[in-house]
Amino acid sequence: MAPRKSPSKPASQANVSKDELLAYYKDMLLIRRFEEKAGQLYGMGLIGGFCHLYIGQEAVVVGLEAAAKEGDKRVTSYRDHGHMLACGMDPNGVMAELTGREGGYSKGKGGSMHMFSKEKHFYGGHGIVGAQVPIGAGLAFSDKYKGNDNVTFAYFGDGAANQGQVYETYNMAELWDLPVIFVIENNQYAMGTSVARSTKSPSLWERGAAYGIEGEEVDGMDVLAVKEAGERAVAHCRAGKGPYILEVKTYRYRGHSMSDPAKYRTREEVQKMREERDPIEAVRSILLTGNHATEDDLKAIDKDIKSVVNASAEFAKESPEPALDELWTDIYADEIPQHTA
Ligand SMILES: Cc1ncc(C[n+]2csc(CCOP(=O)(O)OP(=O)(O)O)c2C)c(N)n1
Ligand SMILES: [Mg+2]
Repeated sequence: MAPRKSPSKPASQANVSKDELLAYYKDMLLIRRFEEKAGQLYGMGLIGGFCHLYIGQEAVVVGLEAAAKEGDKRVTSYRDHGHMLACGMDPNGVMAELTGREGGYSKGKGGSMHMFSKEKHFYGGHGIVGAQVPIGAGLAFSDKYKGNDNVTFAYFGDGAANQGQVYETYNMAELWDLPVIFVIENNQYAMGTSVARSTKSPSLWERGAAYGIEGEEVDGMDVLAVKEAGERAVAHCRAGKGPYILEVKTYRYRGHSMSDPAKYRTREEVQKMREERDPIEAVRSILLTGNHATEDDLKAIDKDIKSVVNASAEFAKESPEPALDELWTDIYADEIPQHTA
């Protein structure tokens, strides 16, 4: 089938209910406040190692989770806190993992980049750029093999999109009609390298055409546009038509990780995005102008979210460090999966 040629249209607000708008607002705000708190704890020395914040990109995961259903899977890179919160993982468990404590999702042994949840079908958290892309195709293969209609969201960055393993995966995914949505989170930078400096063809999704994979470009600062594009992608995969590519144009406000000299872009560039394109402000404005919520309602939501985030930070500080004998666990599988088909 021929790949789509046009970028996705701006989302229409007409069919979106007040409850949906409020849910997207809350989900994005939870990620923003959680990441701000993680940044503070890092500054206080309570989080060690790498820590990559998702601030600015919230509409991507919240929009796509709105298009997902129970049993769908997700896998992503090291910039993973937002993905975990958006799929319903517990903020306490995520924050405690950041501080390396027993109550964390990997019992304090994985840290920011290595968390998993079988229950929520979240398969990491991967520190090696691009490594999650073939894993995502493997997850989709398992659903196809079992004959269900679940899909996998395989998220990766614009930098990862130049890796060879991505294109090997495209080829096999299309060849086998795997139900995988390749989500390119194009936040314009790979560490300090802009897309313009690293990439000859500016359109990353169109590369799928070489493999016969359909796709589209999406405004990643507009949660409604992301959700609509996500619904098209999901419908395509569930119908057995194989993989789909979403190139979601987004922007990260903070540095690549907590140590970033920030010399590769101007403050004005970041400020302009924050002021003119912020995804949370956009939904806030729809809620207020459509009389779906008052300023006081939104203040109350912020207060509730801050208390959830503060509680997660308390939990993360109070949870003990893992016991020394934990060094010897979670190395090999305790059970060997049996072939059941
Ligand atoms: C195979 C590999 N090469 C290099 C690195 C170092 N590295 C970590 S993040 C990164 C940039 C990736 O950028 P992008 O894919 O755009 O994702 P973003 O950080 O913007 O979310 C690089 C080069 C790595 N972790 N793994
Ligand atoms: Mg990037």
